[in-house]
Amino acid sequence: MACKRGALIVLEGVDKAGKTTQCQKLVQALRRKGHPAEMMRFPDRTTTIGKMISAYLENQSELSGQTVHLLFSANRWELVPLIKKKLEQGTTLVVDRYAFSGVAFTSAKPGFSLHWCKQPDVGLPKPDLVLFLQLSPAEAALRGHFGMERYEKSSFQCAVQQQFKHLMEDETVNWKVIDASMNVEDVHKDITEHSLNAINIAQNLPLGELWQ
Ligand code: 2DT
Repeated sequence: MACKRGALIVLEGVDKAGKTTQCQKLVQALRRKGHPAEMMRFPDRTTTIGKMISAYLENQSELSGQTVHLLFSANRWELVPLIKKKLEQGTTLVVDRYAFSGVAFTSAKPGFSLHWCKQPDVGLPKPDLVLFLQLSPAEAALRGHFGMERYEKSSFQCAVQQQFKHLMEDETVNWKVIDASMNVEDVHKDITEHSLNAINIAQNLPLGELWQ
């Protein structure tokens, strides 16, 4: 008999919300409970496309908004065979950012509609759960200075937060909002509870396709 599939769990949120820390802690907790789990992150800067994205984010290259948007999406599509293989093998994937960051960041730029931004990612493997780590721009600022990368400015982050709000109105996606202003362990507890629930449900369902 084929083994039960793993769940696709995505963590999203603005900078400083603690996504990466929480992804790592979640993978460890799931493994301890006997669920095979691995972490992925987007952009994956190790591929050829990922290196072009990385140069852009580090301000070492200039690309039009359209070009970099499509590169971010291509960076997800190039990993789809691996994502599907892992899920089919029963491994749960904990993903640090996905298409929602793709849409929120590009549509926060002038002249980009949500509709246009979503199109390249239509049909990607649909996450079984999207955890949005909610942190106000004021609280994010208290957690220290932003880094030097292209999008790390508080005015742009506010615009991104607004776009995430619009994306969360879409009820075809299983969003769970997590209060990221709590301490690391309480946030972790919430995230783990939602994830275990999603793993249970996903194992009996086929993998969906995003935004279609
Ligand atoms: P990290 O700091 O998490 O490496 O993210 N971004 C990310 C986009 O603009 N589009 C996307 O599709 C994705 C996945 C968010 C680097 C920056 O890249 C942005 C922050």
